[in-house]
Amino acid sequence: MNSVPLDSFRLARYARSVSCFICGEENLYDADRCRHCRAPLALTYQIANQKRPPRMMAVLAPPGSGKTVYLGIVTDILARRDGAGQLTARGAFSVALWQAAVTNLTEGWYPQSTHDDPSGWSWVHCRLAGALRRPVEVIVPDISGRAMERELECPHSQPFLNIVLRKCGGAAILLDAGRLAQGDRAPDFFALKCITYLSELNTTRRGWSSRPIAIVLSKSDAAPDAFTDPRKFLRRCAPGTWHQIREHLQTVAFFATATTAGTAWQRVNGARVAFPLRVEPRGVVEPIEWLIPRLR
Ligand SMILES: Nc1nc2c(ncn2[C@@H]2O[C@H](COP(=O)(O)OP(=O)(O)OP(=O)(O)O)[C@@H](O)[C@H]2O)c(=O)[nH]1
Ligand SMILES: [Mg+2]
Ligand SMILES: [Zn+2]
Repeated sequence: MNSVPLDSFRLARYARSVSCFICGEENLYDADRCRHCRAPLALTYQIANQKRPPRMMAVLAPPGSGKTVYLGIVTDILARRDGAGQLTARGAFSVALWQAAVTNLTEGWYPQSTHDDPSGWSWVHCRLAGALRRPVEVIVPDISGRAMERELECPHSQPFLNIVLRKCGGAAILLDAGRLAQGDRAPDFFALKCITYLSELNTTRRGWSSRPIAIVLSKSDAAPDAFTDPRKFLRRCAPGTWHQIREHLQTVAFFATATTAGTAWQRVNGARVAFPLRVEPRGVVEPIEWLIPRLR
């Protein structure tokens, strides 16, 4: 007679659950991503037994504003530093976005647009060396612009975004300076909706009106006067956002950034595709250096 092993120890393992660091919900011990907020559970394991929980920040903008390229380049610059402000990635998953951005740009491409579904988002968990004080740990999800647009149009339609944004201690809101300079008001409307949304989020901790928000004019290679005076540029080209900031935000700063020195366009299989002309980061570190010490 054949015997079949019961392996009941396997069932016993499932009795142990894992509480997600981001949303606090329980998951099976062998899950890869949280089934509620879709954050990698590796984050939770990395943080377990740590005395100080990491800080969290969001980068928000409409699709195609340069969030993924920005995050990839700023990670690369900080990782090359020596001493204060040097970045060390925590966990292999934290290298994915950085590697994709750097590999694509060096091969003459821009990285792919971020997946709408949060199961496909990259997360960066890193440690930044401090000058005098102890290192700071930060978590940054690469949020899809399309998902954020949907959440702004219909609040609570993307529950994971609501969860993530409650947890963040600050944010960078990107506005495409090239589009603004051409008189396109779409980045202005997105940013002003974003500020209203954040200031109305119910939070147990201090609200978004006092959390730090960096207003970042991305792709400023296409609008050089944004570099001269980002605040003045925003006031002129994005008046809606400007008034919303004055009304709702207490801790805000203005920056202009560019990761490449211009873009060329070509037809590939019938579609118009953008190619970076030269990777020439400008002003990318300043928003992060302002934001991180202020995150709570
Ligand atoms: N001129 C210029 N173009 C840029 C720059 N950064 C990004 N781009 C262009 O913007 C496009 C979108 O960049 P992404 O970083 O993928 O944009 P995203 O905000 O992450 O978009 P989603 O993932 O769809 O939300 C790129 O394919 C480039 O065409 C920049 O610094 N300068
Ligand atoms: Mg993206
Ligand atoms: Zn979760």
